[in-house]
Amino acid sequence: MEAPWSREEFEQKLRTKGQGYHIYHPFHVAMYEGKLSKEQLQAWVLNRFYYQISIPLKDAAILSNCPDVEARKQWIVRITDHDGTMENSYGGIEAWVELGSAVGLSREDVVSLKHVSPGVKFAVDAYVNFCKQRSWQESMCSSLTELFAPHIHQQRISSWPEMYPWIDESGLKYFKKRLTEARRDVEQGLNVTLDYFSQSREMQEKALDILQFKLNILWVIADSIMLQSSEITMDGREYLKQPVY
Ligand code: AHQ
Repeated sequence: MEAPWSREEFEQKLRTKGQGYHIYHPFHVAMYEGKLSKEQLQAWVLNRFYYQISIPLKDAAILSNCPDVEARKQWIVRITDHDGTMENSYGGIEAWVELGSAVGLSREDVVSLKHVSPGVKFAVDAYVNFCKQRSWQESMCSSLTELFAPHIHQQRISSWPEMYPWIDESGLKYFKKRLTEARRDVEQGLNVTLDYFSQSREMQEKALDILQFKLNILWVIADSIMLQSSEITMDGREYLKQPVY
């Protein structure tokens, strides 16, 4: 097996995986180009809520596997970023409910999870289970899709007001919040990954595979939402819109 890549080369390999980021998924390209209908945007918000409420569970799973106090002290902020705190209950999850009302959905529609497609549920559960079962270093590595997240958040912030003028400005709060949080969060994930996986070339390749696993999760989430909210009819029969489970 060849010698490990240098730290800079390894980081570059991780960043190059961004070519498979869901910003290039046809559903997100259509969103950026203003081509989504109100129903399709609502479907995206309804399905993505399941991802948002699963993030704190995923991060708590990582903490439960992490004996390193310094690493935990840094990572734990991700949970309150989403959940809020007893003092201030406003967090990312609440901001996402606000996004829901900005696109014309009731709180009940969003929090009931009754519109979440089986594919989205399956992909998100796979991410949470990965972080329950794998080492904290491997799980932190899987969060590195956030290297590419500021770009997609910025895209929404800059394109929605023009493309979807019917969406209230308050709906952008979540993306603005994540712009700064993602940049801060990803520092820790990247440093842990560059340190831990640089033991060998084999470990570095494993880190790239873990990142690809998470890229696939985000891709399949977009696939499932696109299918659920599309007008595809199977030989003339209206595609079943509501998951039956
Ligand atoms: O809103 C997002 C978020 O809170 C997170 C946490 C992070 C993780 O720990 O895996 N990933 C992530 C992401 C969020 N939003 C996605 C989007 O497109 O809005 C991007 C996603 C990510 O890139 O992993």
